[in-house]
Amino acid sequence: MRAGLLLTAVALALSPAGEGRAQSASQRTPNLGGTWSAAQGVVQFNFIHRFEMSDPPLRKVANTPTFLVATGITDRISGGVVYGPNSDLVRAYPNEWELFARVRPLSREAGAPLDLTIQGGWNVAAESADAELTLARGTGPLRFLLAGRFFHHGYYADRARWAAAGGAVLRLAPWLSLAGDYGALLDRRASERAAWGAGVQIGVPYTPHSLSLHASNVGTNTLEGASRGARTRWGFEYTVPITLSRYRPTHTTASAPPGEPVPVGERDPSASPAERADTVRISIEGLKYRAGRLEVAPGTTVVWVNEDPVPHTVTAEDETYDSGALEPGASWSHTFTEVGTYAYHCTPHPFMKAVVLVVEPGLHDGSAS
Ligand code: CU1
Repeated sequence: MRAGLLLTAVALALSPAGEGRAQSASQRTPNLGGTWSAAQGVVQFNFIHRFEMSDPPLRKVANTPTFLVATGITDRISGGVVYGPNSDLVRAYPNEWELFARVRPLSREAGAPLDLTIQGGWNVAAESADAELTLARGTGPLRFLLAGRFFHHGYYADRARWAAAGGAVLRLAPWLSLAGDYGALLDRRASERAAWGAGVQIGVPYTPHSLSLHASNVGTNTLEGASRGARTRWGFEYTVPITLSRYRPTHTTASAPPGEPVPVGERDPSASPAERADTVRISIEGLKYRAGRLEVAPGTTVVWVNEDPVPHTVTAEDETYDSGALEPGASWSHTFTEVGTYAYHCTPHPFMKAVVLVVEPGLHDGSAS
């Protein structure tokens, strides 16, 4: 049983990584976080600070933060912890912790008609097993999110509670969205309010970070916290993906210290001699393809490796090939079989341009120009 689970986990871990996922705040709403999942090898650190002012004459400003740290165990499974040190979820228990695992069985980037995410976890303050199922689908500039939640011992009360939430994101620009959500406990008592959030969601240009500026009546943004409203608070969320492979020395960084020019079309020294002849690697660094003009023989595989902290693409000018979003640390390869000139660019950074020239071996001198 355990060996089976381990094998499944290993198989999933070895399956090819997907493209960019909905981890940016610009793809979700202030209180519906369920659709995102951390990429494998990436530690996701998201923090929310929500402020409110007490009544006069004191007018004391209080902050209700929520910190989330998670990582991708495989491409489809992530796990992490949420911590709210000023929680009002359970009386006299201000340090609220939620441990969770999240699975993404369906995703649109893998060809499914919608994104489906299932989260299971444990809320330490409520001593409750909590779960959430989230569906999301985009159509044009709109993305709709729906969530159903279950708490077996919700709010430290001896009964199971159910909640539902929905939200929408309207994309105004690739990096700018408006978002709103509404959620409520299904058997809400007179003393329990519905939860809402409304905000401006921003993908911070030239960084992998995102920012949400919002108002919400939710305190701690755990599943239980986001299902019951309280006082209106104003605040922000900032999301930071930390790509661990950037800090791991590899042959690429070892042979080319940051800042020094990388030999154009550098051969991969870790490849076998047979592979080396047919594989050329181009790193993407400092918003540049490090081989602006690369000459190869037909049958050569070119591997692009994104060494930047921001996502890039390798997109053919004639649209015959497209890598999709290459997250920091990700690589993508394409084999050029036919003689020709293959110009390409980066979709988010159109000023990034380069070309691969495929020439007959007789004319090919083995080096790039
Ligand atoms: Cu780019």
